[in-house]
Amino acid sequence: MAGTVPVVRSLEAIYAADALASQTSRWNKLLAQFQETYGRAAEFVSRSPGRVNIIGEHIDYSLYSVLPMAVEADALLAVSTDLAPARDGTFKIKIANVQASRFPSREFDVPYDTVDIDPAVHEWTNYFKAGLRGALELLREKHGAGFRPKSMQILMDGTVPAGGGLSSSAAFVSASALAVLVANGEEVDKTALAKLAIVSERAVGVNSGGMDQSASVLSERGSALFVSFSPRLAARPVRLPPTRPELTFLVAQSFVAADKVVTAPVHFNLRVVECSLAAAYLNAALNPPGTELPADASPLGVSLRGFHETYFALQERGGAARKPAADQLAELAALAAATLDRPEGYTREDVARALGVTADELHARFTQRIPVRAERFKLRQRALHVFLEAARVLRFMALLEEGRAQQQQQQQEQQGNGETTADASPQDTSEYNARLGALLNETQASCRDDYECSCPEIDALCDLARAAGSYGSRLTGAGWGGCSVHLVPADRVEAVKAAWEKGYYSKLDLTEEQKAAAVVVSRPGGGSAVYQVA
Ligand code: NG1
Ligand code: MG
Repeated sequence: MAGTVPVVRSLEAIYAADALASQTSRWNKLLAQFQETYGRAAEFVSRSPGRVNIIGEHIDYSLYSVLPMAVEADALLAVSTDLAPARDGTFKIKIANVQASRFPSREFDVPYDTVDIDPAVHEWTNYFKAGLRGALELLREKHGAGFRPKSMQILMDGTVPAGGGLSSSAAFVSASALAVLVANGEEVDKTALAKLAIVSERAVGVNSGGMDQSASVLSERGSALFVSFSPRLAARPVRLPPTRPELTFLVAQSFVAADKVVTAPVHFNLRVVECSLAAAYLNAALNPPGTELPADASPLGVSLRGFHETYFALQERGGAARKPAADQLAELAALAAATLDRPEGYTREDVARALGVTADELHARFTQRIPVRAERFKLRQRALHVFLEAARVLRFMALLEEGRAQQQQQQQEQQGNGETTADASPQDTSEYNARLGALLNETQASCRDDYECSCPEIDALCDLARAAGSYGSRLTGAGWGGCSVHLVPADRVEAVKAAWEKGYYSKLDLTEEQKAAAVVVSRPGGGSAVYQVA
């Protein structure tokens, strides 16, 4: 992976051949509207895509590896720059959106040294400001506190549906940070951009893990992306093996808008807190007294992964043999089930007692920075989901390996038989496809029952799809609405779409635009790029 964000001069470098015509007209419109809005030409366009997650849900902020892929839908920021200061000590940002009625134009005089973001005010430009803040921090680190950022004129065009589970937010924040860095003359390192976008997005009020920004920045066209967060951020492209019937990922909107920023205290951020509380609880219960968990890159600095590593490191120090990761996760799930034996959940007092701290100390460590609303924390269910989901990601990766090995073996046999690769068609892999799909179905069950992040509408879309031939169906992204992803044989795509239309979409009152965007066949797209206009 790694390297710098590619600077390109043609759209062929960004999109698949059959998308070029529609993308070219979209880009031409954007550049023309830029000229109209600002009376000058855009200098460059920064681009970052949305993503779907194939497997590994709600485990990135516990620092377990995940397998997302970038989609073709993206955020584009057309930009021109100048050095004119707005007033002393500030630079000017003018930002507009091609959907002007939904996302009104704004102007800010930004002080050189601070970017104010109010996460309590729901405002589309917060995502730009989040990227701006992160980029300026990096620029100041590099060039010193006296750094003078350039003023920017920006026109945005986003095709990732907002609140739709495809991570429009990460696309926007990543494209924004990239735009600011390029505007100020930087060559942008991909890993640095991904890291910066991860931390930046938290300023908007959701204490996310790093999956979305990593997928948005680091993906390569044609491949999914295996992203690890421990011991440090690392990603590698992963190709799916050829199968028969051929597999497609169908992405279906539920049209239940999940606004994570608004619901964070009872949904997303509550889960983040519950996972860190579970880590601290398990540490207190299972590790020797006085054991401190290592501070890590998770939102609260204490994660289930941190507990995991500490627990086995202590076992090994005591003479135990090193166990494979899958066995470790199975053992942790059994330990969590035995230790966290209260399915009804734990009160603040329960947890404080187990940790040997006061309720105030517990608050200072866990809920002061991330406010949540809950009487009880369901530590058992959350920990079980995380350990078992992390294990499913490993099983999915092992299946992909197995598929590639089988493919190689088949090719060798066919060559041995004197067949040319042209007549080589893969054998029927239905049974293999079903094993891949079963893992997605297990994820959905776990998200619904243990993590409680599904909703009846997503459950319904999954049931309809499976009955019509999907191998595996589940929510993708944070859940509580948003998007679902389905592993469907190519010859069942139409049947699955028809089942959704009859059993779900026809019952909603959808606009033509919504209908057109309801279901897409998702192909792995490329990550962030900079398009040089002149
Ligand atoms: P969405 O809601 O799809 O953007 C969120 C988090 C991810 C990850 C998933 C659940 C943000 C920006 N992203 O994704 O990091 O935790 O939920 O797997 O909040
Ligand atoms: Mg998001």
